[in-house]
Amino acid sequence: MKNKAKSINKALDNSIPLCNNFVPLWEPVLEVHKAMRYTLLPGGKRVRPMLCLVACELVGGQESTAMPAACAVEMIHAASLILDDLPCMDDDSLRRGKPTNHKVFGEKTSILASNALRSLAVKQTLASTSLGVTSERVLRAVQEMARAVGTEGLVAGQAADLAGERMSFKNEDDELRYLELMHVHKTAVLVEAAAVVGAIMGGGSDEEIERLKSYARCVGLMFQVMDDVLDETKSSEELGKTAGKDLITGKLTYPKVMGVDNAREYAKRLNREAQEHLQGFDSDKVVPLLSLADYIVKRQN
Ligand code: GRG
Repeated sequence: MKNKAKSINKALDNSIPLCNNFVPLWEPVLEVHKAMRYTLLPGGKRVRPMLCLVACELVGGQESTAMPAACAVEMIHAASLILDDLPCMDDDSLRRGKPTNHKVFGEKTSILASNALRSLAVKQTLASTSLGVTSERVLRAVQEMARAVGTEGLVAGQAADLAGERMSFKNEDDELRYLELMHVHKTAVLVEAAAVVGAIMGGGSDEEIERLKSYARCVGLMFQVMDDVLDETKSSEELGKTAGKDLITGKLTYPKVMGVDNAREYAKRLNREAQEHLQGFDSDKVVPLLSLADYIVKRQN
């Protein structure tokens, strides 16, 4: 996993240059590239690209075949973090232990960097044809990513998050339903896309892709449940971002609706469910996916 993270970091580093054939980039573009690199490169756990690579290998593909798509998924994730931290959204000043993108580059450059990261993600994925992936599979992967960004994914989740702050609910069941729908869109759909796109690049069958999708949906939701738990139980220093913010802003979270202990139990249940979806795959080859899910449920930041 550590080797995979190293390869991902190297590929990400190469994807956004600061000069072209030793000639520095045009100054305005250089600034945007610096802003893109600032959020894309250091400090991320790389859960999504890692999942993409191991899904590719699980269905018999090579890590290198899925690398452009893995980087693309991380670019979309970085693009969403930049937007999420903006003053008009969550208005956050700390991410991964350092000032957020707009605090360093200003809002205008941050918005440009976020948009540029999204379009670079498409460009990267389309380039997979040069690695021998059929255009049909590449197009399918791009379609999955587009779905994960728009109103079937991140945008819907964020819109629900913003609307949730002003909403009143009849009872706990109603709250839970809204919370789950919001987090599936805001977090799980991109995690799901990471696994699906990896399996598509690796030449997986429709059945394999479906099973990985179900596994990743559980993992994605579990990721968000643990994110909520950590927000309430850890310090800003430990998390590298402003802790306890959900409580202050009155946001709907799993610990708020069901309590911290029940939220942890729910995450463990989702982990078991995720594992069940991997039955039928080669038991040795699923080990990285099982470890990744375990890491997510036990992570401390
Ligand atoms: C158009 C790209 C785009 C997005 C628009 C702003 C927005 C809609 C969505 C926000 C989505 C968002 C930020 C969800 C939070 C997901 C989450 C749990 C982030 C933390 O992920 P980690 O822990 O972060 O993997 P690291 O730092 O490890 O990369």
